Amino acid sequence: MRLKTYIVSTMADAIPMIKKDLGPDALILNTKKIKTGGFLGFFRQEKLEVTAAIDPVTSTESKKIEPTKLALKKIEPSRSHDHSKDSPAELINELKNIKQFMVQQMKEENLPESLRLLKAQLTAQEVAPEISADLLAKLMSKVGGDTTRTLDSVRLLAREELVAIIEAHQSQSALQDPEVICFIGPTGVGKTTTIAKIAADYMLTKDKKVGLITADTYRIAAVEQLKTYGGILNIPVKVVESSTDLTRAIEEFQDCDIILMDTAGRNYQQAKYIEELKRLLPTDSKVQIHLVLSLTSKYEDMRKIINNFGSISMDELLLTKKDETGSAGAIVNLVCQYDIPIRHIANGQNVPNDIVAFTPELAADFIMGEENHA
Ligand SMILES: Nc1nc2c(ncn2[C@@H]2O[C@H](COP(=O)(O)OP(=O)(O)OP(=O)(O)O)[C@@H](O)[C@H]2O)c(=O)[nH]1
Ligand SMILES: [Mg+2]
Repeated sequence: MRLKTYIVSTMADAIPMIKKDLGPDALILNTKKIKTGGFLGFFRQEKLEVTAAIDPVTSTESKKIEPTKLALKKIEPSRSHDHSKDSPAELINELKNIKQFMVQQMKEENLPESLRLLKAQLTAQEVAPEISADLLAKLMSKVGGDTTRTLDSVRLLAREELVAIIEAHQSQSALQDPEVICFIGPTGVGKTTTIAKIAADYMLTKDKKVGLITADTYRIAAVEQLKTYGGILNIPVKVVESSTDLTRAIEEFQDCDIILMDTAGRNYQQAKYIEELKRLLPTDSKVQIHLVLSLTSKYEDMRKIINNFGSISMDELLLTKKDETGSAGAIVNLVCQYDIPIRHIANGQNVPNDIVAFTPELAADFIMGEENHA
């Protein structure tokens, strides 16, 4: 990475110099007011110190790598122990340095007021520091020292940039139309309720024939809970206790367009429950695994669970209880840090209505929404 610092009177003076020296892909990392010149402390002039950078590797190639991508490395849980896929160690080190530098440069005192407020909001929303730094760096390069911009216009720009970051990082794996979806997740996150919502959607909106299976024979009322929803929707429910039962149940539901399977909530921070799940599931590619996580949990705990699944590859994440929390950072963090698509966000207890389709705009609105002003 090439770094260059300029001492200028205004931001407008710096831009052409940066473009000339570092090219159009340069990124402004920091602007800081400084005092220069003078005599015995008198007649000192206020100037602007602007630090810009360019990654020569990416800038010489026609393919531009967004700063976002430099700052963040996608984690693919199923291959998390396979270092053979990694880029050379040097490049990884360089990326770490850039990331560290960006986070450091986004210190309070270096930011204009509007971006300081925005940073506080991103922190309150629990957006990961790297993503927040990345967004702020992008805004710095657009807004810089322009003090005429209103807070609202900066917020609008921030929303746009956030949508772009989410779009750029969103998993490119196409959402498949599955035959069997097995919903797994920690205790009480809303698996059974969400299955009822999705079953209703397949049946009522998409006009599909649905079958329900539950492997949750652990909790006493669990089977009854799914059967109640099955009864209301007039959808058959089968109970399974082993992988043989499950294979049979799937066969018996041959005439269904889609089979939704419930499982017992487990503490998947413990490997033994993951092993138990592995024993139950057929290694059949037509069975998709959707991990249900509640947005009321800590992001670190969500990460632990996803990482623990290591060898079981997850087809989708489904996030619940958005209505119970004011912080939506985890949604953006998950999109940016894992290569797993998110299709739905559940936002209430009502079946079938309280579920919405995930979009980058929706996620950005959760973070930037009017109700979330710092
Ligand atoms: N506020 C809110 N509550 C929800 C949401 N989804 C589910 N719930 C509630 O969370 C509680 C647990 O829901 P369940 O569907 O039984 O959760 P589960 O993951 O199946 O639980 P276990 O099978 O015991 O692991 C119930 O009171 C649901 O009404 C949601 O999106 N928002
Ligand atoms: Mg349940």
